[in-house]
Amino acid sequence: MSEEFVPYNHPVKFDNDQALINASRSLNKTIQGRRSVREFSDNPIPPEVIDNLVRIAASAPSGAHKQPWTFVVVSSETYKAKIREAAEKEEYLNYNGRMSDDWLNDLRKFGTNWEKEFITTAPYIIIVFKKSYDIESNGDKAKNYYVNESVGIACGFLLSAIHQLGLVSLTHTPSPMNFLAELLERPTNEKAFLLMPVGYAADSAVVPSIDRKPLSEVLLNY
Ligand code: IYR
Repeated sequence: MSEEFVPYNHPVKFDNDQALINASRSLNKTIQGRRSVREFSDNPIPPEVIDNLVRIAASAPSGAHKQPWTFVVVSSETYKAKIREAAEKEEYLNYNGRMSDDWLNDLRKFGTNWEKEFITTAPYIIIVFKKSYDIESNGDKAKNYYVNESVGIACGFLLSAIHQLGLVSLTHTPSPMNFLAELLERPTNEKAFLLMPVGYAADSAVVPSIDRKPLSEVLLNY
C-alpha cells in the first residue's frame, strides 16, 4: 500500500449497554432542545468560540476529503449592515411576488417576513460558502465531489455544536444568494450555501409551537 495509514483509537466510552442507552437518551434530550431562533441578543461571544465552532464544522467528512468549504465570519457592523440591506432587498421581492401562495402559506406558522433584524443584532454571522471546484496555485481547476452533501454535513456539525454551547442559530437562505459572494468578494469557485447568525437568544425570544415527527413516521426497521 503506497498511502500511509495510522492506527485509529477511539476509546470505548461506556462499559455496559445500559450506560450507553442512558448516554444516548441524554444526548437526544439535549439535541431535541435545539430550535431555529430569530431573535438574538447582542451580547458578545469571545472570538475563540467562533474559531472553535468553525474548526468543528470544518472537521466534517467530505467527498475525497476535499473539504470544499469556506466559512466567512462577519462581526464588522459595516459588513453586517450591508449584508442585511442586500438580504432584505431580495427577501422583500420573495415575500411580495416571488414565492408561491403555497410557500407563503407553509411559512405562516413561523411568522417570518422580509425583515432580517438578526443579521445586525447577532454578534457574529457565519456565511458558509461551497467550493464547486478548487483553484490550484497555477490557476488550474481541481474537482470536488459531493459538494452539497459535504457542506450540508459541515453545517449540521456547526448547528449541533452551537446548540451544545448554549448558543443559538438559524439557517437563513436569502435567495438568490449571489449578493453574498459579491459583497464579500469571494472568488468565482465559491457560492454561498447558508447564512448562520450565532449568538445568545434574546430574553424575549419566542419560537413557534411545532412538533417533530414521531419516530414511527421517520424510522423504518428492515
Ligand atoms: N428565505 C426566506 C423564506 C423562508 C423559506 C423557508 I423553506 C423557511 O423555512 C423559512 C423562510 C426567509 O428567510 O424568510
